[in-house]
Amino acid sequence: MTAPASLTALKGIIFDLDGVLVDTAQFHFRAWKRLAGELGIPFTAHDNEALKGVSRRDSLEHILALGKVSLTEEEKNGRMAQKNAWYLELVNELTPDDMLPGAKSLLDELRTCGVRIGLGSSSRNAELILQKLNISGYFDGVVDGNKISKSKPDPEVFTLCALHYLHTQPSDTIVVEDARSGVEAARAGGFFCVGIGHLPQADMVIASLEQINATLLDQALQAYRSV
Ligand code: B16
Ligand code: MG
Repeated sequence: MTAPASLTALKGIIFDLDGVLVDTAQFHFRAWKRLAGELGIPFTAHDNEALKGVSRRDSLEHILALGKVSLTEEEKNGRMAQKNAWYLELVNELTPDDMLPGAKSLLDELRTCGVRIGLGSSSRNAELILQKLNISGYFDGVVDGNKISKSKPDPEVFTLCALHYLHTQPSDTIVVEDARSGVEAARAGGFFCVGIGHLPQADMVIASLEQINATLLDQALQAYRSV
């Protein structure tokens, strides 16, 4: 067995969930599209991009604004509950095999290297998804939509996770995100942000977690902090 990499700068890492560790973004899209259809609002994959990382309520408000539809508070609550029920039907089918490529091996390596691992998700279903993937035990801290008062792009989800759960500082902690709102949140909190996909605002952009490992992340953080 090879010895774990010795890291100098990286003490903590916070993963977003949907779109980073597992592709539940497609489930959100299917459920929102079904809801939008019932309301007579056209809703495309392009429209859905704006909802990534955004809370359930803000997502509904966004769709209603697209269709110029007004609902009462009670109707909004009913629609959100309906969307979540459809979403959970899809989530219930998740298995550990549904983790995105490279996610499991990266978690294993980071844990072996002693990096503290957090989850920073806007989702209120995050704990359930971690259980379905059988990865709850990897996390020193889970901050999800139930624990925050301000959703991304506010940095609360990441600062709470680092300071309160990981006991690390933004300067020695990396955030991994797949959404523009999440990258903005990470950078506003002073974190080095790795973006997955087309996210030019991120400090480092990758196509997949398969492209990174603990040593690469440590070196990228060192280089960024020494400028
Ligand atoms: P829920 P993340 C976010 O999760 C999703 O990207 C976003 O599409 C969703 O609306 C939000 O969670 C709330 O999810 O309805 O399950 O509470 O990317 O921040 O992990
Ligand atoms: Mg995401």
